[in-house]
This record gives sequence, structure tokens and C-alpha cells, in this order.
Amino acid sequence: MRMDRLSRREFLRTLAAGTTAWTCLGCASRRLAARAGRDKPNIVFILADDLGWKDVGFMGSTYYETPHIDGLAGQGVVFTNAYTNGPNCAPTRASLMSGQYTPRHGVLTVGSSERGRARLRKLIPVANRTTLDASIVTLAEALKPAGYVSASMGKWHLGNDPDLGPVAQGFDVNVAGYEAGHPRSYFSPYRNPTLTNGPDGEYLTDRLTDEALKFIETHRDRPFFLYLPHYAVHTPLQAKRALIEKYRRKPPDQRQNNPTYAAMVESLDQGVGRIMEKLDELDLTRKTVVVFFSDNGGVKGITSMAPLRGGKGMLYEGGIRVPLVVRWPGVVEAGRTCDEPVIGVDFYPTLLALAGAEAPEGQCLDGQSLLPLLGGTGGLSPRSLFWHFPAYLQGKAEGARDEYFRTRPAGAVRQGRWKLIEYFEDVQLELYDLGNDIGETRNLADKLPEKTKGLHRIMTAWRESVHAPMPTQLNPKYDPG
Ligand SMILES: [Ca+2]
Repeated sequence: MRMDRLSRREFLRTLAAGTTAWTCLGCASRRLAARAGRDKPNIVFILADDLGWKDVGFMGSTYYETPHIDGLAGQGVVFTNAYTNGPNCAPTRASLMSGQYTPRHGVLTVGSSERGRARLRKLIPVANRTTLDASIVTLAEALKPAGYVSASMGKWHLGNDPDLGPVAQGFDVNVAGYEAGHPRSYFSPYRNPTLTNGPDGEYLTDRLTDEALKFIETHRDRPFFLYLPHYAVHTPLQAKRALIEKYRRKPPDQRQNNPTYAAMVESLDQGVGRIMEKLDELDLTRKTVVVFFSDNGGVKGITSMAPLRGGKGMLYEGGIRVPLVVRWPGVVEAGRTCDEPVIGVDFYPTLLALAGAEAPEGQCLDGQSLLPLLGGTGGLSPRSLFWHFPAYLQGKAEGARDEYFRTRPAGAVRQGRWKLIEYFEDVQLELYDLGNDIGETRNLADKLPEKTKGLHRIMTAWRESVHAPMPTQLNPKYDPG
């Protein structure tokens, strides 16, 4: 099915209009909508864990080798300003599944919000939810009425079945997903309650790929949604020996130079390659939308996001800006780059729109459909992007404000080229011009007070609109001396 440019646009408009709106469309569009209904695209959503903005070849890494992911990038559109909803794992996943900013579902951080030494925490942080409420209509639940069979294969991190795991939340199949945020072992025996062990020494990333290929084979004749949240490349750093040896022999980059981590990245890349190959083999490539994304920035000390500041756990760009590719042959023009800022919650409306699925009634969705950007037919409505992280994360990290915490309770807003970060302990504001200073090296808050105030007002109003909980109580144990 090769679409010329005009019919491609028409096709996208039809999808964007949704299945209920066809009566107002012309005959040609109605035919296209009918075809869209019959030929709903499959969705393969590959989510890497802790993979940093520059941890793939197409984003500039010269040490890690990711030829398959780079190939995918060359066949799709690369988003250079793609953000996760949280600077760590669970918040981003809860936002992907719900389509909502973190204050709405309450998964604000991983585990306890009270990390680090009590005497150094000035505020009592906001209590965290560690599970996604069952009442939320997840992406899998929303796609089901449109005829999609779905699987979650890998890290879930939002609760356990039978009440809050992937199956409880609408997936037909769950492999390896439960409450844990990292594997006990990357090698079988896995000691994972939702994954049977393979032969001793089997590698988890390979196994998840095997399971994904089986799922694709089985459901080749109907629309499927494969959510593939790899455990890789989260710690523990464990990789296949031969690959580690390969990178030990390779001259390291000044900043990216961990052979085990590099080997983990390569295994992830091989998995992506095998999925692409399977789609080709089954003649599904043109019928399948493939998304490649990460859940937060890379971990400082293991990898480098330079020139971005900071890493996982921080609201600086290194913590929340990640690689993103979307491939959809016939709709997305190959080899394009898009600089428009996009964020995790955009996937929910995007995937619903391309599947012709209805948005759940009464569930506020915070993102925008990316279909106009994917098809190159238009832009998004003007908006700001927001982050809310009213929690403490311990650990020294380059780019942090002090040596005890990766982050103290904070919020951030991005509007166009501007980004404002607020640290809640002392209403400390930092303003950055990302257009000129992608590394967030020059705080312009004092130099541009009007811009700073304006963005702060926008962020405050947003917090009120989503009922974002703020830490306001002083910690009686606080004793910085
Ligand atoms: Ca993560």
C-alpha cells in the first residue's frame, strides 16, 4: 500500500477525525476511514530502561554500537526534543499507561519519596503511590474495543497481578512484568515470579525478544499492541561475556566507556534488529508502527548525556530528555528529524488515534496526538510541558545542586526554548534558554525576571489545575549543621 502525499494526508486526517466522525467526511475519506478500520496498524512500543539521550549511534554515540536502532531511525522520524514524564522509572510508565501527568495518578517517584539522610531534608516530601490505580483506563484497555490484542513483555513496575499487574490493567499477555524495577538477574534462573526460567545462562534481553517474536507470529493476522519494556539497560550491569570482551578491546570514548553497559546496549540493539527482521519476514513492516523510547535519562557515572546536564533522577535535560524514533512506512517519511518538544503522555492519544480507538470517558488526557507531526501535515497546538517531582533522591551526581541529593523536591516547565526549574525548599528558580544553552549552564533567572515570573505563574497555574500536591511542612528532623 503505497500512499502518495495527498492521500497520505487525507488518511491521517481521517484517522485524526476518529471513527465516529466519518459522516461529515467526503466519500473518498470515508473509504479511507473504512480501510483504516480494516487495516488498523499494529503497534510495537519498545521502551528501554535508563537509556540516555546519547546512548545510541543516531544520537551521536561513537562507543556504543546500535546499527539496528540506527536503521530504524533512518526509516522513521527522530524526535530530538522528546521527554519522559518523570526523571525515573515508575512515574514515566504510569504516565504512558494512563495518558496523564504524574500528579493525576500519584506515581511521583520510585518507592519512597524520603530518600537520603533525614536531617538534610528540609521538607517532608509528598507521599508517593507505587502502583497505578485500577480505575484508570490504561492504553491496553482503551485499545481493546478497537480490536487490539495486547502483550506487556518486560518491566511493569506499577503493581502485581492479579490486581494491579499488566493483566489486571488490560493486557492479554504478561511476560516478566510485576512490581520490581530491575531484574534480580539478567541470566536465567531469573527469580522472576512472572517469567519461567530458560536454560541456565539464557540472557533476559534475548529471552524477551524471543517472547516478542512468538507474540508477533501468533497474532500476525489481527491488530496487535506489543508493549516491550525491556529491563535493559537498568542495573545490575550484567552482559554476555563475548560482548563485554568486544568492548574491552574497543578504544573508549572520553565519557562513554563502560564495556558491560555497552554490551547491554548492544544486546538491546540486537533485539530490535530481530523484531524488524520478523516484521519484514511476515510482511508486516508497512502495517506496523514501531516506537523506540526510553523511560528516563541515563545514570551518571555509568554513561554520559553530555552536552546535556545531569542524568537519571534530575529535572535537568539529562534526566528527562531521551532518544525517540517512530517508524511507520507509508505515513512517516523516512529519515526526518523533528525538533518539536513532545512528552510521554502524547503517546496515549497518538496510539488511540492511529488505532481508531475512542478516548476513555471521564479520563482527562494530558497529551496531544502526534499524528500531524508524524505525517508532516501540521504542528501541535501551542502548549507548555510540565514536570512535578515533590520528592528527594539521594546520591551525588554531576550537575546536581549539592552533594547529598540528585534532586530535592522540584518542578519544571518548558515553553518553546525556555525552561524554568523550581526547587521547592526555598522557591529557588533557575531559568535556561535551551535554544542557546542546551547544557543548562547559565541560569538567567536574575537577568530575565519577567520571563522567570511569567513561566513561574504558568507552572503554578498548571499545578493548581492538576491538583499537584506540594510539600509544605518543614521536617522536624532537619538539621543541616
Ligand atoms: Ca528507568
